[in-house]
Amino acid sequence: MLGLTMLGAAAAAGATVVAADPRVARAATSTFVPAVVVGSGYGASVSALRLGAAGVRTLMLEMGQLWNTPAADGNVFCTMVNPDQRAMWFKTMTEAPLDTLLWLPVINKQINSYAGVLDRVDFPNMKVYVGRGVGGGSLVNGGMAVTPTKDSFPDILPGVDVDEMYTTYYPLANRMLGVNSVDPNWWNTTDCYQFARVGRDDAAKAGFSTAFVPNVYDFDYMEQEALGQVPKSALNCEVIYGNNHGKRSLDKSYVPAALGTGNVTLKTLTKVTGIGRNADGTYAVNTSTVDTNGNTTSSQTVNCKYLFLGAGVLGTMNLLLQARETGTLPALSQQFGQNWGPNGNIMTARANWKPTGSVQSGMPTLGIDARNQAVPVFAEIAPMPANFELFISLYLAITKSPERGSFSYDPTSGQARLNWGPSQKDFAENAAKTLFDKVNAANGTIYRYDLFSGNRAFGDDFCYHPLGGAVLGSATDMYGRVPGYPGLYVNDASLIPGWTGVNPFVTITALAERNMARVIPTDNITN
Ligand code: FAE
Repeated sequence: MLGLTMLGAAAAAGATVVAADPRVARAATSTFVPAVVVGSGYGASVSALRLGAAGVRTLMLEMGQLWNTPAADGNVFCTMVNPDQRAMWFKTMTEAPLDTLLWLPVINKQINSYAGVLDRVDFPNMKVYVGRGVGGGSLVNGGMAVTPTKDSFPDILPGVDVDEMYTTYYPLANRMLGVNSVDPNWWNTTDCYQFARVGRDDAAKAGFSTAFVPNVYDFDYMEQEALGQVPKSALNCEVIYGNNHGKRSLDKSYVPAALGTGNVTLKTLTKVTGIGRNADGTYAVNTSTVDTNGNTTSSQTVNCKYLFLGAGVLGTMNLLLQARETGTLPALSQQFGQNWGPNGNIMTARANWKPTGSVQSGMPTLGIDARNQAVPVFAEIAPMPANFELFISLYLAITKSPERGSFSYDPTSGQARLNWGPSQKDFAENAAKTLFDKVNAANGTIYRYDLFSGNRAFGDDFCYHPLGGAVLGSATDMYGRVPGYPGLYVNDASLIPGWTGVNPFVTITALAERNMARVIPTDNITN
C-alpha cells in the first residue's frame, strides 16, 4: 500500500505568512492553499469536485489510505470470510457486526494492527461503523443507493426545497455515483439472490410488500461473475472490508473527477488534528501524517481561506467540538453536537427452515417496505455470505425513531463523545420487532439468538448510518455555512438530523451538491 500519497496537479502553494492566533498550536512547517476539504467520503468528494471545477485550488486531506495497490495475494482488499490486517483500522481483532455463529466466536479473527479500511468507534451503548480510506464509507458499504420518497423528504431535511432536490440534485447524485438496477429476470433465477427471494416471499406471507433498491455495484459485472467470466467480488464474500471489483465507490467516481479538474490535490494517511482561525481570518488546519503502521512521519499546518468539513459525523464532530471547547473557534454555537441519530438502525436475523443459499451476493437489492406504517420501517434484506448454507435471513431495519443523541467534548482524549442512553434503542427495536414478529408468525420461524453477544435477537447497539450533530438550519445555516465563521462549511452526514428513512448516501451526496451549487457563487469562492 502507498504511504503518503500526493495526487493531482495543484500541490499546495508555497508558504504564506499569516499572523497566527496564539491559541492554534502550529506545526513547524506551514503552507497555504485557497481551499481545504477534510475527508474524502460523499460530502467531501462532492465539495472537492465542485471547488476544483470552479477553478479553486483545493487540498483534500484523508486520514486513510488510497486503496489501489494489490497486496502479496494479488488483491487490494481481503474477503469477509478470510480477513487480515487490511480489514480494520488499527485493530488486532476484526469487529464484524455479528459476534458469533451458533454462539461460537468463529466470525472475528485476530489480525495485525494496520491502516485497514473499516473502523468501529465504540461509545457507551452505541458502536459506530465508518470507512477509512479515499472514498470513506463508499469503500465498505453495501452500495444501496436509495432515493427517499418525495413525501418523506420534508421530514428528512425540513426547509430544503423538495422540488429542487428531486428535479436537480437527486438525479445529479444518482448519475455521478453510477447508480444502476438489477435486471429482475436475472435476479429471479440467479442462485446468489435466493436469500432475497426467500426474504420477499416470507414478507409477503405476513402481508408486507418489498421494493427493489438500486445500487452502485455494476450489475452487468455481477452477472459475469455468476457466469465465471470475471474475477469474483460481490460473489466472493466481499463487502465490509472492501470490494476488489465491480463497485463504483467514490475513488472510482467523484474523487478522480475532482483530481481531473487539475485543481485538486489529495493527501492520504493525513489526519486533521485541529482547526482554528488566524488573525487575518484564514483558517489554520493542523495535520499529522502516518505510515501504514501508524508511525507519524510528518506534521504540517495548512492555512486556507475556505475550509470544508467532510470528515463524516464522527470526524466533523471531533474537529468542531475540540475547536469550540479548547477555544480555537470559541464562537461555535452550542447547537454543534446536538441532534444525532443512527437512522433508526436495528439488525436482526431469523432462523429459516428454507435454504437461503450458499452463494450470496454481498450487495443487497431488496427491502421490506413498511414505510406506510404508523412507525415507518424499511428493512433491507441483507446477505450473510459464508460459502455454505446457513438457513439465516438477515435484515438491517431503518426505523423512524424519534430518539436523538448528542456529543460532548472529552478533554482527556481530545475527542467528541457520543451520549446515547441504554434505553434509546427501545423505540427502534420495538418497531423492528413488531414487523419481524409478524414475519416469524406467518412463516413458522423464530429469531436467531446466537449472532449478537448476550443471547440477543437484535443488534441494537451499533449503526452503519450515523447522521446529525451539525444540523442544517440549526447549527449551520441552510447551506452548511458555520455562523460567525465566514469561509467555514460543514458538508457531510452531520447536516442531516438523524434519519433519512432509507440508506443515506444518495441523500448526503445530493445535499452536498445542492450546498456547493449555492455557496461557491454566492460566497464568491475563488483563489
Ligand atoms: P464518510 O463517507 O464517513 O467519509 C468521511 C471520511 O473522512 C472518511 O474517509 C474518514 O477516514 C475521513 N476522516 C475522518 N476524520 C478525519 C480527519 N480528522 N482528518 C482526515 N480525514 C478524516 O462521510 N449507506 C447507504 O446509503 N447505502 C448502504 O448500502 C450503506 N451501507 C453501509 C455499510 C457499512 C458497513 C457502513 C459502515 C456504512 C454504510 N452506509 C450505507 C452508510 C454510508 O456509507 C455513510 O452514510 C456515508 O459514508 C457517510 O458519508 P460522509 O460524507 O458523511
